[in-house]
Amino acid sequence: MVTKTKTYAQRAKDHPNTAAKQLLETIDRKKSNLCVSVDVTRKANFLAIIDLVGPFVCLVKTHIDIIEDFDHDLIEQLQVLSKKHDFLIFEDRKFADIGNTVSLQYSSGVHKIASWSHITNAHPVPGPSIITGLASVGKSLGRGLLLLAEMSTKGSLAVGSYTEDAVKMARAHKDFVMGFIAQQRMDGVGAEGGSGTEEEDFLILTPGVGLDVKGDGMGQQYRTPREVIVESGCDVIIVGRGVYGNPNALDVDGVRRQAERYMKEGWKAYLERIGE
Ligand code: S5P
Repeated sequence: MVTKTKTYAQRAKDHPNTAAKQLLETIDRKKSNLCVSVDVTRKANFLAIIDLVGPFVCLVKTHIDIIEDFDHDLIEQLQVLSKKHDFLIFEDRKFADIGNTVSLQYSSGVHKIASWSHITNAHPVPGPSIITGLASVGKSLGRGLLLLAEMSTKGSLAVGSYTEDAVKMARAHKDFVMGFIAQQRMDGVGAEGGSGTEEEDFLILTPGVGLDVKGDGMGQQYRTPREVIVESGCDVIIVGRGVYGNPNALDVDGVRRQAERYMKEGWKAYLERIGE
């Protein structure tokens, strides 16, 4: 059966990648394929938004390096919220350097990403050594890696043979690469003579999702949850500003309402996709 029409629960059952299995189980348990991206610069706002959206998400995506008053208490509180609301954490670090450098960036420095982030991501541009470099830190911790096979931005260079090569790289490292940041399913992409994807189940996490606007004036392009989940066969919708709005004038009820709205839209689209 093609992955696209399988349920999240069926896919979770035998998934060989620890982080993918955890994410699929969380999605199924919470009936949410929504990941909220919390791109704000103050610790208090960051934690407040996560506490508000927590009940509605399977995953919280962070850009930890934009937080101006970062400290280790923030990570402790983030982990408390992750347990309280039952979601996983995805640091959107977009690693892009040689294996040795990314292994240090992942394990060390101020943020020590590998110690708290279940999932992280990398640009395939340096070639397979970026995967082995990150895996040398994250694999034994049960972490998962997403490769950026495509991007949501206008004029992205991650297309065509670049995307195909990203998928081939992932296929060769299925123990650590759990899926892709992409705009569509990657089944069959880069495969010789047809799909050849019976035994692979990469998760597709998709940013550039919005219900009310089509762009942000800075290159971002938005599609609806239905376009992403039903038409393009992706697995998780990533929504940032569409949920939290203006972080400097946080509308508490508005954030909760939007998170619930996107969660419902994402789930409705999934049910349509699997034919329920
Ligand atoms: O192609 C991409 C990849 C990523 S990870 N396009 C993206 O927008 N992202 C991230 O998703 C981006 O860095 C941001 O954190 C989030 C989208 O935020 P929004 O406010 O536009 O929904």
